[in-house]
Amino acid sequence: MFIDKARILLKAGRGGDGAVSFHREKFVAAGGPDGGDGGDGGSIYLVADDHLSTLSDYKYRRKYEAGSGENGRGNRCKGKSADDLYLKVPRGTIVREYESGKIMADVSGDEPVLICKGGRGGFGNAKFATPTRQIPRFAKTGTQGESFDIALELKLIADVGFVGFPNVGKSTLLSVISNARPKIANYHFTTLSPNLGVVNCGDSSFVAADIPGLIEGASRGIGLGYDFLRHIERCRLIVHIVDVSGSEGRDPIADYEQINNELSSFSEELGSRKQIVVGNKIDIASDEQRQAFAAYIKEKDLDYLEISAVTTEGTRDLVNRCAEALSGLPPVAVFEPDFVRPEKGGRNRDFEIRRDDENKEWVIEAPWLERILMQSNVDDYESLMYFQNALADSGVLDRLVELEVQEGDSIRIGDYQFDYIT
Ligand SMILES: Nc1nc2c(ncn2[C@@H]2O[C@H](COP(=O)(O)OP(=O)(O)OP(=O)(O)O)[C@@H](O)[C@H]2O)c(=O)[nH]1
Ligand SMILES: [Mg+2]
Repeated sequence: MFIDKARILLKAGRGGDGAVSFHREKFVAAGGPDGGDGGDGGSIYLVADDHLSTLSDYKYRRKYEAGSGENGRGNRCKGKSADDLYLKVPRGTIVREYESGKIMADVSGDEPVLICKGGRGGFGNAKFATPTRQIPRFAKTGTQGESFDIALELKLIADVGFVGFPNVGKSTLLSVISNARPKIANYHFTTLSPNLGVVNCGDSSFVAADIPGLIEGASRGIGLGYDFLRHIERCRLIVHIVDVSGSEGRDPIADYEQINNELSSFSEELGSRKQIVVGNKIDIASDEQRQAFAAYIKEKDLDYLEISAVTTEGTRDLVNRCAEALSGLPPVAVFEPDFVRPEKGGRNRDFEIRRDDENKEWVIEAPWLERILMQSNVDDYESLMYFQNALADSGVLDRLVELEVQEGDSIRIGDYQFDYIT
């Protein structure tokens, strides 16, 4: 089955904790701190794979997790970092954060795209030794990896998109000009999912996409329509195929106008995309039929070509005409990310201080500071000094003084409460 949408949960690995350890050796009385750092948690990347054409793998397995970093050990042994996880998706997969619908990435290039960053390993106590702090009894815990609920949506990458009513010969045309071998048959909706083909033209080549037939109301979801219009959304050029022979009893002019209406209803921009109109099945069309459609086209001043996909008459000309048009068109559109990652602790050191008169305390609001406090061992003097330094460096203490904090005042940071003592 062709699946072009999926929702998955990604969780990067946690960083390993730093170790608290002291060098022990026979006859060496007090060795220095030698706790190693924790390893980094695994990150999760998405990578485009041209052998994949659907997102079906992600319909059945929904949760992906990268491994955590190992904890550090004594003797300055760094914990092992976890492997990154690379998930393969079809080229042209758009990644959105599920809740906000914001775009995190467009996986259409060759580079793997980072979606969830693994947590960083914490420093072991060896890193905290300074000339004045010789016995650090604390280390840092690893940080959490990022985790996102994401929606994947495939929007094919093709230069040229074929559109037209069912049975007009879209798949037949793709099969004669490209390496693709789509199913062809004399009934409607033979094509149930998009087919991509590489079309060679001289030294260059382009990618063409054949999508299921469109009918009136396609843009409102009638027929197979709407879901597949999405797949021509980023085609640079549209080849609009009509059956000039009217072999199914329909009028090619009415067909042409109806399909254009559907394109415009789907999006105005798609309706005004550059088109080459192709009159197919000239091998069975009468001269009057061909002339009638050609006259309509002339009046509208459209880019038009007659072909027979079955006999291949005119198909080379069409390929050349497409290549020529493409050379003057902008490249395939890439969706720019607009998702803003939640701030990680450490970088943004903003804080707010307010006076809570009811509880007679100063409240410091700074999530990053809470994290440092959580990682500190409050019963350990050295550890507490480390926290105090962070407090001083960030300007929190200066601000408290400005606000005329008094000796012995109560200060609250998250769940922690302590007294202000100079
Ligand atoms: N006589 C003639 N028949 C054609 C020509 N092109 C396609 N056909 C026939 O038209 C029928 C439909 O062709 P397809 O290529 O499957 O049409 P399609 O537009 O892909 O149809 P859907 O996938 O159902 O939308 C087949 O029986 C083809 O052999 C042509 O140029 N001349
Ligand atoms: Mg088809």
